[in-house]
Amino acid sequence: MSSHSIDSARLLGRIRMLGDIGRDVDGRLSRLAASDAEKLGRDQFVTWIADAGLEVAVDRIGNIFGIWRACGITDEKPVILGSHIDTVIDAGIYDGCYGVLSALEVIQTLKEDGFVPSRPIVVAAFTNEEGVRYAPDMMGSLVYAGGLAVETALATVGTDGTILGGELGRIGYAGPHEPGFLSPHAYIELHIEQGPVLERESITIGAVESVQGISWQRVTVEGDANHAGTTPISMRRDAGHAAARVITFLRDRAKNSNSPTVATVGCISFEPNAINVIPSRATLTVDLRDPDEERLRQAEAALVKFLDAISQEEHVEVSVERLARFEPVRFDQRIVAKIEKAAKDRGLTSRRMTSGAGHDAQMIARIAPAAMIFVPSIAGISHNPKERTNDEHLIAGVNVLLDVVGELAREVTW
Ligand code: HGY
Ligand code: MN
Ligand code: MN
Repeated sequence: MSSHSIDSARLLGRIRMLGDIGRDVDGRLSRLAASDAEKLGRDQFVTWIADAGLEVAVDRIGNIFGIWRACGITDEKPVILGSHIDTVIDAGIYDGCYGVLSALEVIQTLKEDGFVPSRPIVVAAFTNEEGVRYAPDMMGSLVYAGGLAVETALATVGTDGTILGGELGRIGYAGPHEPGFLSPHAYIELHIEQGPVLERESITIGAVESVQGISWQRVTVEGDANHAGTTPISMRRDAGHAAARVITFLRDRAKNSNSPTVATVGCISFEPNAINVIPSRATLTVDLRDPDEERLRQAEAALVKFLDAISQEEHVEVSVERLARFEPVRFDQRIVAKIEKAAKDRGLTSRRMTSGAGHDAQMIARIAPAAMIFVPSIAGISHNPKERTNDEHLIAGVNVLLDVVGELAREVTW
C-alpha cells in the first residue's frame, strides 16, 4: 500500500466543477465530442494539467495527454492512465470524468510527494469515447491503438452533418502528435461501474478483467407515405409499424435468451413525422452486446433474418449500415491481480467482473497490458443525470489507482 494519499477535496471539487462545464440552457450536461460545450471542458482540463506542471500534448484526433517525465526520463515507456471527458446527452458527471480527474490527482499526488518513478506517467483524455455525435464510440482510443486510420476518423460525418476533423480544428484540438506517439508500458482506467453489480453485492472495488462485445448498426426502413384516414391497413407500406416490430423483436429475443445478451434501440426517427401521415421512412439504431462473441454473432444473424421477414410481410425495403463492431476483450491478468491486491491491502472488498459498457481501455489493450478499476454506481444508474457514486467509494477507487500506478511506474524494463 502506498504511503501517499490523494487530496480528496481537490479531486471531488474538480469532478463537480467539470460537471458544471458545458451545460445547456436547461442545465442538462451534454458535452458531445468536439462541440463548443466540450471545448470548455477540454480547456479546463488542459489548465489543470498545465498548472500541475505536466507537459501538455494533443494528437491529431484530439486526444489530450498530460506527461510527467520525472528526472527527465524520456526513453522508458510510460504508464498511461485516463478515460474521457465527452459525455452522452443529459449525462451524469462521473462517467469518464472521474477516471481522467483521478488520473491527474494520482500523478499530482505522486509528484508533490517526491515519488521517483522509473518511467514517465501520463494522464490521457481520449476523444469521442461516447460515440453519440460521431460513430463509432471509443474512437480516439481506437485511432490511438491503430484500429482506425486517423484520416478516416477525421472524415467521419456526425449525426448533425458536421465533420469531426473540421470540428476539432474549430475548437482548437486538432493536435500535432501522431496517434500512438507514446507507446504505453501499461494502461489503467478507473471508472464508475455504471451497472448494479457492485452495489447489489456490497463490494467496493471491481477488478475488471474483460469487456463485452459491442455491435452498433443503423437500420433504415422505406415504405410509402399515405393518408392516415383513407388508407386501409391492407394497403399500407408503413415504415413506422415495421420499425416498431424490430424494437419488440430485439427486446423479446434478448429477454428470452437466458443469456447476458442485451439489445437497445436508442434512436428512432420517422419521416415525414406528421400525425396524419403513414411514415414513409423510419431510421433506428441498434446496440447489441454480449460477453460471448459467438452469441453476439447469433444475435446479429437473427436480426438479419428478422429484417428479411419484415420486408416481405410489411412490403417495405430495409437497409442496414454498420456503425461499430468490437469483439469482447480480456484485460491483462497481471494488472487485474495488482488491483485485487491493492484493494485487499487497503482493507477494501473486491471482485473480478466483466464490463457491460465499452471503455477506452478495451482499445488500448490492443497495444499494451491494460485493465480497469470499477467503483459502485448508486442504483446502477448511468447515462442519466441521476448517475451517482458516494464520495467514500470515489476516494477508495482513486487510492487503489494510486497504489497500482505506483507499482507499475517503479517497474523496470527487463
Ligand atoms: O457505449 C458505451 O458503452 C460507452 O459508454 N461508450
Ligand atoms: Mn465512460
Ligand atoms: Mn458512457
